[in-house]
Amino acid sequence: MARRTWQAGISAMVTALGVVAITLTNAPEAAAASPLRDLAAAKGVYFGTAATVGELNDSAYKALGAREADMMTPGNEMKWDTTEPNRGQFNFGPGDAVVAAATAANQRVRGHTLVWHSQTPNWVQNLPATELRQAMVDHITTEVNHYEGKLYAWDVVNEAFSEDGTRRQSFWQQKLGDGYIAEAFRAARAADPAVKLYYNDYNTDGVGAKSDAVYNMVKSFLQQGVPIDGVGLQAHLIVGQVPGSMRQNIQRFVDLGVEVAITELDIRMPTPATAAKLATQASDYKAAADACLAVAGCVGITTWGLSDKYSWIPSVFPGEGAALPFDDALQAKPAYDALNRAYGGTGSTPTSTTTPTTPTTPTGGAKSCTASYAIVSQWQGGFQGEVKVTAGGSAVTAWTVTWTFPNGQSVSSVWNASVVTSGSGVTAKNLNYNGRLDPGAGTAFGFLGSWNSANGIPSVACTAS
Ligand code: 9MR
Repeated sequence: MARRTWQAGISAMVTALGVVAITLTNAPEAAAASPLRDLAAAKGVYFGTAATVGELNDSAYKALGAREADMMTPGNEMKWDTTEPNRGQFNFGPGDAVVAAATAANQRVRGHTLVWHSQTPNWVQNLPATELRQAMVDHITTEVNHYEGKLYAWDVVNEAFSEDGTRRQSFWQQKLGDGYIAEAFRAARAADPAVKLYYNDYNTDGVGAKSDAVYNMVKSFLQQGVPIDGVGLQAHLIVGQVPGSMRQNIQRFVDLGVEVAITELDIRMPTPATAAKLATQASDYKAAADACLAVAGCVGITTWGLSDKYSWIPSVFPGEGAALPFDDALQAKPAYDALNRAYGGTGSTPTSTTTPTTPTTPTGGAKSCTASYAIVSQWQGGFQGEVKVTAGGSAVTAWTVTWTFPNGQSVSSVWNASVVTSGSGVTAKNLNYNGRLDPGAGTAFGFLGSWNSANGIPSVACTAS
């Protein structure tokens, strides 16, 4: 709050004393050190990021987020599988933990997400239509009520369209028909009259069939009085492929009368990163940021994480990654520098001295790997874990990760690895599609586990062949 008051004071001075304003805005030393959140606030927009409760246990990462971002999106903690795992049994513990951390860092929060085809429990998906409609309204009402007054916005409905602009044939669509999206927005508005209500999707960043469909839906909602305040463009982009029509697309939504936010920005590349790819990525970040910042009504940009250490990309797109503005060691990449400049700063020379290596043909070097273990989300008695595996300086064809749980935890289901347990000991091996890793490349596997008294992080060991 002190920060806002100070900025308000400066802008008042700027209005009254133009000469002083010129002196202030021309001082490069002041801007050079500015975190994105301060630059954003000076422009009347925000810079946000996403994090899970597990990631916020990493104190250096948490501090980086607090320094750079003034908006926070919980990565998983407000999704249905966490918040209502069984009908009528609500669990807001993990989401509350993210909100508490954000509040402590003087950040606002975007709620994500109420109605989605993914990360929604089977009990919801298996309901007959009439019960499903009631379950949707009950879920929205209870969750939005719980967070009333605490959030900036809700992603009410997420990813409801297909690439060709038709409705995604999800269980929502198939059982409830076209009307479910408007019903979801109405239920959200009834539960919180003030929070901004967003429709959020990917591959809607530029003008195209899918964004046309969202545009037409928003237009008809506004005509019919269905409450909607904003459109979220996720912007999960690929290096060298930022849509040229992004600014135009943002502008047309704003012209309709809703606000726009870039909600999940990351720009992935084939790994390992090279200096050339990082340079292209930097100009891509600038292009995406410029598209938003050029349009009054594009209220802010959120990146889906800050550091490559915690990106979702390598586990979903094997062989791709390095998508975020900070590297695995939390050092600023050229992308950060470009983002900082786009927000009006003078950039920061990347502090990383890591020179990206060009892959060499792996012949005969000692094969090695490293692994890192993280709790993605945690609730009473259960948790979701993720282990990232990174090859050393030589290519590997297979890897094994082992650990011993310190507090008697156990693993119940696993994806992207095969696991054998013996007491508290866990041995995880690659499957046939994710054993081969180029030098320095990574992959990840995940699991659901249970815990009782404590859920300590085990030390993990990785061996490769
Ligand atoms: O970052 C989230 C990751 O931890 C989850 O495993 C994944 C499961 O679908 O969801 C990720 O976040 C997604 C977001 O909620 C919606 N848009 C796409 C994001 C990346 O998958």
